[in-house]
Amino acid sequence: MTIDVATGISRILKQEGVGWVSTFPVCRVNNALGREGVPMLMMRDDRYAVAVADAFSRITGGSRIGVCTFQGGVNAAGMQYAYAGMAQAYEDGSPVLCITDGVPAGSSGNSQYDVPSAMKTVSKWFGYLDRPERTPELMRRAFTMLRSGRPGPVILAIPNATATYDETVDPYRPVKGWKSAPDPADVRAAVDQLLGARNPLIYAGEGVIYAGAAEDLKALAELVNMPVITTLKAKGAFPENHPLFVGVRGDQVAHYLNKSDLILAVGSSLSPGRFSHGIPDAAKKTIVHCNVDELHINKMYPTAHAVIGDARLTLQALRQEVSDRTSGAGRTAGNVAAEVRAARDEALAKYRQVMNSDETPINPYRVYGDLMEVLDLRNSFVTHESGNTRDQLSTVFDTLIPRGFLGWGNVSTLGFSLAAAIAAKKAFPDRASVAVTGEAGLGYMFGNLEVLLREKLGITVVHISNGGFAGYGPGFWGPGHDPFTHRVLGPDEVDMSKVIGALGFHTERVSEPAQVIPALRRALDVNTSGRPAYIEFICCQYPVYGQWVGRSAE
Ligand SMILES: Cc1ncc(C[n+]2csc(CCOP(=O)(O)OP(=O)(O)O)c2C)c(N)n1
Ligand SMILES: [Mg+2]
Repeated sequence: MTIDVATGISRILKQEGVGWVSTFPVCRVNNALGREGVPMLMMRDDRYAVAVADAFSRITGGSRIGVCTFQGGVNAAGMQYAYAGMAQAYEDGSPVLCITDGVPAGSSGNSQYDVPSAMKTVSKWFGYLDRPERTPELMRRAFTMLRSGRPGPVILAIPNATATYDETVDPYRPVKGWKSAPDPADVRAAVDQLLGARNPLIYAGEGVIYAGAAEDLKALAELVNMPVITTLKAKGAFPENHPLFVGVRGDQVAHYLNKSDLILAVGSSLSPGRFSHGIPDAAKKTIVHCNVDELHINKMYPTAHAVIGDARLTLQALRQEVSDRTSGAGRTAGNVAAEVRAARDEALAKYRQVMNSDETPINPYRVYGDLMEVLDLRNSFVTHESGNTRDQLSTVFDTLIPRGFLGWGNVSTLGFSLAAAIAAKKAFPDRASVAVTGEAGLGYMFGNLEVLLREKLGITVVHISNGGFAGYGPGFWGPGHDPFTHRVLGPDEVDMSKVIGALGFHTERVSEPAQVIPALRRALDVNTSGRPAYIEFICCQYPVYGQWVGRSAE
């Protein structure tokens, strides 16, 4: 049967199990999506259209692919705005499918902005559908890229959505996605090192989550009796109430990174960035680097042993090898768990104290502590914003299940938390979904708050209202780094709960510590009937949190 390209894409998306598509108009595929019964989640700007789909892929660990559409072609206004979302997805390696209009044949070079060049800088693969009959072929390639290897965004540009082809010539079959197992010799070499090390440490990255390998990570850690740290993006890949869990950041993590003589990195690029650790004194440590491909091997640090393959298959192979060599006994090495616990307790003591603080304005840690108390940590989702909420939550928030918390941002683009909370609600409708933000993140969200009401998405926005941009380091204020660009209208000048309440949200403004828990409970309660909530907590400026470790030894 002859169909047009837009219809073909819509049908293929359904075959691939895509349940909905996020969008901001206009994109020439959208009307076909509507006709073919693919629901569209219409955001209020193109960056959010990308970000919601991106977050959906992250939260489902790539098992369900987020798809978005936005305007491109010769009038690429939407794409120019969406670029921020794609850059963020590319930076963080998220397998999101972006569909846009391509520049039609005969119109290239017309506008200043060069679509293919721009798109190639932010994608794992950029496809240009130059002939209608290539629709199945390019969609196959897109889903192959999305479901295999190192995750990253895929962009498909459609220059002529109304061109037709015969659907029966090359019938589409869904793409399974493929994994690779590591070379057994590399596994043996890695285990030689592992069993010979005195103070080995597991450094787990987000690849563990994409590989669905959290259980395998736990099994290996227990067998080799090794402490575990996770990256910000992998927070939750290892249960944070486990006796071998060290942390994401802070003094105890620094202690173990410094002390280790061997780092077993799994599913992490090991890139020392703004929101990740360096490996201190790396030349004196043995780095065993398990990664899905070679991109990150021998990057920044010399890799002693690479084990290339899917994180799950790698962890299973390492475990089998250790088990074979030790007759199933694993590695016994002192009382690692008790030491980890002591280091954690010592480093977290000052935060645990302020989690119970009765001071006013409210200490932000009091809000986080109470949030942990109110939520069922096995059936909820929390995410941070750029700024203090990222740094503070990733220091203390106990994450018990993979993606119970989404840490994000090799660079962290303000406003993403709302997109993440929306995506979490779409992925797990029965879970509570909470975005914790400061003033700056809230500013980015405003236009998109209407979506929550229209779509009846019962999520809660927690605003740590501290009257200014805190951001990094000691804060923007006072002796901080950006005192001239710190202050915005604060709680004394504007009542955000009234502003957002007028939209139709359940809102509250809380200035008493004792009211934090009741207010959170009320918010989560209204969420269950599909009504969004916004709670403004009047907080003090408290830029205290666990640090990242630098590259030189302490
Ligand atoms: C899109 C974008 N632009 C700029 C920044 C830099 N930045 C990081 S945090 C921050 C201010 C955060 O202030 P606020 O939201 O009030 O959070 P607080 O740290 O006070 O909790 C800025 C401007 C960013 N992360 N993302
Ligand atoms: Mg602030």
